[in-house]
Amino acid sequence: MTLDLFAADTPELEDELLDPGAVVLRGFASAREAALKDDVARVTAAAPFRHLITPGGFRMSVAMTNCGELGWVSDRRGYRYDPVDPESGARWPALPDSFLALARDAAARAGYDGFVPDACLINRYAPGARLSMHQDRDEKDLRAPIVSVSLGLPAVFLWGGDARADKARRVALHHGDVVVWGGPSRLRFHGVLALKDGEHPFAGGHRINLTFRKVRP
Ligand code: MD3
Ligand code: FE
Repeated sequence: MTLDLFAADTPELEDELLDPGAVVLRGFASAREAALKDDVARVTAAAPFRHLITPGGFRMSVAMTNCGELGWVSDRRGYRYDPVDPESGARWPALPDSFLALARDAAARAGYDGFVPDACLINRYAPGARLSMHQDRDEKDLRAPIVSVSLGLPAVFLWGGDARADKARRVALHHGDVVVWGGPSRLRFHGVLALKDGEHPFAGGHRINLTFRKVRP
C-alpha cells in the first residue's frame, strides 16, 4: 500500500467574502511564516513594542510598533502618522521585502493591483489585550486597501457597520489568515475581542497582527 501524502485531509481553503470590498484569504501567509518571523524579530529589535497612550490618557492593552516610511502613533496630543519613532528619535525600520511582497500579493489576489504600502503597524496582543470598536480614518489615501496579517494565537475579530452602534459579526482569525479591506468596507467600524490564553509556535503566548496601509496618496 502507498501512502498518499497529499490526500484530501488538506482541503483547498476558499476565500471568504465578508462584504463588498472585504475578503478573508485563509492561510495566505502560512507558507511565508519563516521569513515573516525573522523579519518581525529584526524590526522589533530596532523598534521595540510599546504601549501607547490614547489622547484620553489610557494605556492601550495592545503593544505596538511600526516599520515603513510612516508609523502610527498615539499620545496625549492625538493620533498621527510620524516618520520618526518617538521612543528613539530615529526613522522607523524599513519595510522588509517579505512584508512588501506579502502585502502586494494579498492585495492583488483581492483585486487591488499595484498596492505599495508606506506604513506597517505591528500589533502584539497578550492574553486579555483587546481593541475596542473604531474606524481607521487617519490615512489620507482612502482609495488604497488595508491588508491585515494574523500570526500566532487566534483572535475573534469584530466586523461592524458604518455606525458605532451597528451590530458586529464575529470572525475568527487564525495564524496565517490575511484580510484585505477596501472600497465600501474601508470605513467600517471594527475591533478585536480580548485574546484568550494559549501557546503557539510562531509567537508563544501572543497574537501578532501586521496592518499594511498606504497613508500618503
Ligand atoms: C476594517 N487592528 O490596528 S487589523 C488597527 O487585528 C486594527 O490588530 C486589528 O484594527 C488587529 O487599526 C485589525 C484589520 C483591519 C484593519 C483596518 C481596517 C480591519 C479594518 C479598516 C477598515 C475596515
Ligand atoms: Fe483598525
